[in-house]
Amino acid sequence: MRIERIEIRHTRMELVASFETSMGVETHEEHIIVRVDGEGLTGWGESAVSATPYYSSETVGTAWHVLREFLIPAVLGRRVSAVGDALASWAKVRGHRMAKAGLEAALWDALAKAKGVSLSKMLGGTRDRVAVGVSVGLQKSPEALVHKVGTYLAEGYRRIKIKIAPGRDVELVKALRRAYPNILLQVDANSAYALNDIGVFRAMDDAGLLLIEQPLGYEDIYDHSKLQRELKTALCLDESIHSLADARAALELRSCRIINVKPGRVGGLSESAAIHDYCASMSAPVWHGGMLESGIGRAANVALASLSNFTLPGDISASKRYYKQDIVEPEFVLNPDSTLTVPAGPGIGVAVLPDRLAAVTVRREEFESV
Ligand code: OSB
Ligand code: MG
Repeated sequence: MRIERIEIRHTRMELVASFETSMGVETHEEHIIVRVDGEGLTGWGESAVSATPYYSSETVGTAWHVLREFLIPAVLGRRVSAVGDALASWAKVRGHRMAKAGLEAALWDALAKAKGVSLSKMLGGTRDRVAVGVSVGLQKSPEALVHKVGTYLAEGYRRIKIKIAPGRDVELVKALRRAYPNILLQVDANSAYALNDIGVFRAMDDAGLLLIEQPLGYEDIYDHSKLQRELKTALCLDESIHSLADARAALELRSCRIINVKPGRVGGLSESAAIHDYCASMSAPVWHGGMLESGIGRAANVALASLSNFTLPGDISASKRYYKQDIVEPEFVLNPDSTLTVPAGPGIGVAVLPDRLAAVTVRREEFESV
């Protein structure tokens, strides 16, 4: 496929409810949507950046800059017959993984459409439904959290993840365990603690948690190995894993027993699949994380999560858990067995709604090959 045109859009979408974590409160999500056109085909991808550099160092501004100045020029006008060609064309660009992942995803979609196969099939997926849960932000009180979790359980979510932060941790886990003794429950600290906070994690070590996600530094691997040694509960790394090399370091140092895979954080679907395969070879489960994506990113996430070693439920909830209206059709709906259906049509398998996309676009730029 010859890449004839690329368009990037800065989008801003209002969440149905604000989302509070140890990093702050969000009411809107700002991402970059990438569209690639060539030879009559169109591919779509989402760069799950944020307005702020609080989860990752990348922002909408940094990703826009790197896409426009380096990544788009590397592929525009070129013939790309496999995603690997594009990865090779920007191999000398270091970091900026979310920017790369958005463009890479659009190329995966276009190339899957060229072959007439679903993205799931192209990635080597083995299931037609993926198990999902819901990530619940910090609430005003433990009682409010118990209530909020109750509403998600009533909607059919069978795995709950809660955000924790210093001073809002053990008490939340205890309140939830009193109310719902047997649910699948896990916690995510988003790097809010240090090794000398070990008492907090010891105090939740008998709560039957599936895992404790990213308790320590956002780039740390070593201190997590010391913490994991002291706990029965599995640690899971999110922020600290940027590549297959990081995943290898983390599993070989026993810094965690589980890895959260997010294509944006690791530079795309290709690196995600490589991490998946490595973890499978180490008998370490992976699960699919989320970045409050729109339906475009969600469709790619669902496709990736259909690979066989994604054995734990993902942070890939129904469209309406995030947004009043999605920008794709059909939107993602929770099945009664707490799964999402993997789209079977070509590429990402959902149609982008032009009017909805236009309504959430705050800036747009097109690049045409000469
Ligand atoms: O740490 O997993 C995280 C959202 C934004 C940034 C970081 C995280 C999250 C979530 C939400 O937990 C997951 C979702 O998309 O449902
Ligand atoms: Mg996380």
